[in-house]
Amino acid sequence: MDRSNFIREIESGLNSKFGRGIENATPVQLHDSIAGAVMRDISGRWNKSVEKHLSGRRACYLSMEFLMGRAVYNNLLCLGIKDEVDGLLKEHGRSLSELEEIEDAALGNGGLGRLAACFLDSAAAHDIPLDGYGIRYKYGIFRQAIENGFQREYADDWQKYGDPWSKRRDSDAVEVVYADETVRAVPYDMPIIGYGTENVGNLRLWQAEAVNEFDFAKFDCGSYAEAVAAKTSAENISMVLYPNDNCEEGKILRLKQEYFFSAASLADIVKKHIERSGTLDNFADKVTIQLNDTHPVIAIPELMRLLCDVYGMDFERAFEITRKTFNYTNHTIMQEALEKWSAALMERLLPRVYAYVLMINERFIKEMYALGKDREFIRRLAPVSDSTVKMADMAVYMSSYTNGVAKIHTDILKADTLKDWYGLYPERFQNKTNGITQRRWLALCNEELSALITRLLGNDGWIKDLDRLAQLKKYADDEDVLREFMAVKETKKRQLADFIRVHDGAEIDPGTVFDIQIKRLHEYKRQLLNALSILYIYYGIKDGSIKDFTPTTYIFGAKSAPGYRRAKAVIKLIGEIGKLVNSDPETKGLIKVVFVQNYNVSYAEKLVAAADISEQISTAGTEASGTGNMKLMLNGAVTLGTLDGANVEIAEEAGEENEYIFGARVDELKKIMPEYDPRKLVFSDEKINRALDKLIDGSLDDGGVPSGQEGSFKELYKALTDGASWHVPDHYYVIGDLNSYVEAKLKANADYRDGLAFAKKCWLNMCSAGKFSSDRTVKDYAENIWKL
Ligand code: 26Q
Repeated sequence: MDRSNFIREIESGLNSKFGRGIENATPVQLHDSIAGAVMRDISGRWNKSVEKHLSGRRACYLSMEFLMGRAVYNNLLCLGIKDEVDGLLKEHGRSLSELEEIEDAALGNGGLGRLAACFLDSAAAHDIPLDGYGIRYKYGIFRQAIENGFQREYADDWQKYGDPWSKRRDSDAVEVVYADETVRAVPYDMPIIGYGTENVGNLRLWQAEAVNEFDFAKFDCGSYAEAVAAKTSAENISMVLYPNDNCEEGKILRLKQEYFFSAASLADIVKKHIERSGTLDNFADKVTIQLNDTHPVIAIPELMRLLCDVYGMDFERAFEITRKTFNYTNHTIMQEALEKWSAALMERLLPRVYAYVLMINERFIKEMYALGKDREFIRRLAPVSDSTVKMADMAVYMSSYTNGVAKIHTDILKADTLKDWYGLYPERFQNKTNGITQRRWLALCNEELSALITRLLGNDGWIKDLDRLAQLKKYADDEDVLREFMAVKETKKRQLADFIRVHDGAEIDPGTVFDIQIKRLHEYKRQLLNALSILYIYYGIKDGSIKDFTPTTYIFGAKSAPGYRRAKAVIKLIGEIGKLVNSDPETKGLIKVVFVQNYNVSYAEKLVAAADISEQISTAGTEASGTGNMKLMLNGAVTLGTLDGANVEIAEEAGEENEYIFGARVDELKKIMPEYDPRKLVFSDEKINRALDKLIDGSLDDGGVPSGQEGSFKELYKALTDGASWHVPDHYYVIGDLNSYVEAKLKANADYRDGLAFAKKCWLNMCSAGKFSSDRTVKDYAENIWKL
């Protein structure tokens, strides 16, 4: 649609729906009519694409989480009319920037959910028939406020102004059956607009509702109360996203959610397939399903149940089709995140599905006995053992391909986590290093850098082919280009500082180094290491042992799982360290610490564009990939990081000399950890001791001690020095890596002084980020796993 048409569409929508014009509409009304105009514009292409996907072979991405972020700017960008619409609004005294706080579908926790969103974007842009299936949570990830230094959670009512980017499709509703409850799954479809193509992908999110709304018409008290109870119970299923990330919680509602969207999606996929093919014999030729971690693995026995119970297929044939259909992506090496369910609970909730779990299990045992495997081996790998259903084992056994999300992660899966499985089926294992979409993470969030890139390249082809950034390496020694690049960074830093002033009430200086750690709060990600290093450096500056320190602002953004006490203590600690150093006249202007509230996709867009230093400091071998690391790299930050996850490949691409790599590597940790005693370091190294002592000397306020418990900072200290019942002292090697971390951090800090030399490193990072486009990742899946 051309620009004048589009603005007329917005105007007529505003007029007919609200009786207003562009000048006097509220931002919500403006947003609503822009969305309406976009939805009308794409509706024909959307329908055509859905049809096209169904008529050929297609891939379905099943995920508990889709962390979409704001739709309005991205959709206008992908339609190629963002600047025009903004320009025309401005002619009426309005601006797209007024639409910031209206919608933000945050139906995910972090990396895994955002990856799903990036994949949909990339697939749409490259005409790959990929559709998403998930849950339409009423409440997404909680909104975080920092009160008194503590995290507080508030419900995220993301639809409070409506949801003009979705279309409810009652005609495609299905029923999902549990042992003593049947609920209605109603799909809401969101269009995934492909950048510069006719293709529009589909994200189908299921909402749980009561099956029979008519019961409310009965004025009989008993059935009314029952109907209300049934309605509540049904709606609870899609009420809220579980806010845990990388941590298992074996709650029945979670299993209900997993089955809810898995069963609804499969019913839908199978029904659509039969409408076209009339048979299920060719199901696996037409459909491939990617399981985003173990969360939707219950879809495997569910497909078996559908094929056998409902469509009368024999077990072996169904087994073959099911295995051919599914693929499984593992996102974590951490034992506690591999989902396991009590067999009794699963049987109680889903007796017939569980029966298929047992049949699958029996088949596995037979197959293994035939191969001569011993009992212990079989017990270890069996989908069911010790009254537990192990979802990862079922996933590997019952799928065509299993993949990790970065080279080092896949290697660890093969050598460790899934070693026995790799021994059995080496041909099933693949690596698919994660990626991010450059549409949102550069074109949208950093217009200034985008303009520079486009000008130097002579066109904006990089928006669909990120490898072209490599052509800009030739400017790495061009002083004019580097100066312009530095000016862009300064602009983004100023914009961020303005935003932080309004949003968080903190004053930061764009003239300082912006050192940024943004990600979920988790012990393995080691925000505590960053915090301790700040104390270390703070005292170093004060006692004169650290000289010529380049003024630095340390910025943190992170949500903690609401029940994760240690993570919450770290948030409070960072706030307290901020209070200490920000108010000390001796270090004023040198160190500033800010913990921003409610870090989310939209905040990330501002932060990644403004970073000089990207903190990626997980204990080696713990972060499967990381994707924030890629976003910061793409926007020209250097990585201060361990050789973990995708950092390894980032350093490979950009050159290790352009990053700040520190810390023990995976192979080293294997040798170190069995003998590791952090106390030796704490007691022998005065500077480490001094930083650590701050946790227990009583000068930082951890908010008081709940009766019968110890203070939370003291608990952190003890976890580092004494360990706890469930793990050894300093399980994540915070103390062990501290010296090498501080050294690398100070090196980066000193290097920053030579502006041009540092800008060259940043430039080369940006130019080397091509590999980390999710376009590359999705094409790799399409070719080598989905076989599209
Ligand atoms: C499981 C059971 C019960 C409740 C919650 C969960 C749960 C929820 C979310 C378990 C794990 C997650 C999320 C994991 C995640 O985000 N993993 C990240 O995936 C990214 C994309 O591959 C990687 O880049 C990160 O390294 C990895 O941590």
